[in-house]
Amino acid sequence: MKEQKTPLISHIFTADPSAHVFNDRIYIYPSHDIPHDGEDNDNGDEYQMQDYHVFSIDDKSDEVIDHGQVLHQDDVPWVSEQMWAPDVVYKNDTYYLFFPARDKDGIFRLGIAESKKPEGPFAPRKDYVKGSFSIDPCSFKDEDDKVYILFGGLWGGQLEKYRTGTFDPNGTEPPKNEHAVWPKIAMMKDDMSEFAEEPRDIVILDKDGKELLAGDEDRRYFEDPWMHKHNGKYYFSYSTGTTHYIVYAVSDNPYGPFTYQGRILEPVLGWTTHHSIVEYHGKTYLFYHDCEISGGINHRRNVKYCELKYRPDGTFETIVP
Ligand code: FUB
Repeated sequence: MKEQKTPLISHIFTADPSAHVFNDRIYIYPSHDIPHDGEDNDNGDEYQMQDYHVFSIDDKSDEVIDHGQVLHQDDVPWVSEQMWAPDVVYKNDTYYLFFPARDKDGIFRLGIAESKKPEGPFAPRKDYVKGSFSIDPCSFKDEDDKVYILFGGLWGGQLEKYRTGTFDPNGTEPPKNEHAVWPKIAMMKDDMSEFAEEPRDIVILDKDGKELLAGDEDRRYFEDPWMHKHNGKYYFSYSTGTTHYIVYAVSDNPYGPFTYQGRILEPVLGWTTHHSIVEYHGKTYLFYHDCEISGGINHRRNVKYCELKYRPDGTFETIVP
């Protein structure tokens, strides 16, 4: 595909792109940012998304197809607001859209909506996934067809409020010299009805085998999990949030522990950075967002992509946006 560091979609604001290849096309499942003049704060109140659109591209033309609105919060009985970063996985002849949103008590949960087509529309389940919490669900299907959901985000995403194992509305990040808040992973049941297990911690170590610390903001997990496999290794990539990097860690096991490797993407224009990685026709692509079209307004973002290159040792060349 053409090298593309310009906005891919410009007729609406889009962010948090999860890209997958289905039927020889790249399908992109982003958040749909709504322009408004409300408050921009650490709780993420500016991200007032209410629906999802699906987009697709291929390498035969420059056309980006907007498949239209595929799910709206008014159609999901348990949702009150803020439909944030989604993802899709194909299994059981069905496309499962995973999405986070606040429930009627203002607590983030993960929901599922289903379709027989990658472009939707998606029919939501009546309730959220039992035992789910926080934001940014990423689905990973392994070669044995097992599906894992990785999730979690600090601050507005509420992940630090679960440090004791249950929701503590006053929960905070750990002291800087304790281990960081870990993102979560859970295998799904084969029928995709619910988690097959209690969510587990995804532990991230430095190259000396020491757990990354909460104060290590250049490397510790903040939000935006993504998992892919390359040459038999599991790559776990994520945003460091406050320091605005997309970084990655590697393991021999989807549950980890993962060893920190380095940066994938240097900071983009705008506070958030969020990504996905997809293989298409022999190349690897990074999908991400920035705020180019809006000139830096945090909640008016636009999706972009570019090629991502492995070095011979399996590490990534860092991308400067
Ligand atoms: O789009 C809302 C939030 O911003 C996402 O859930 C985070 O990953 C960040 O991109």
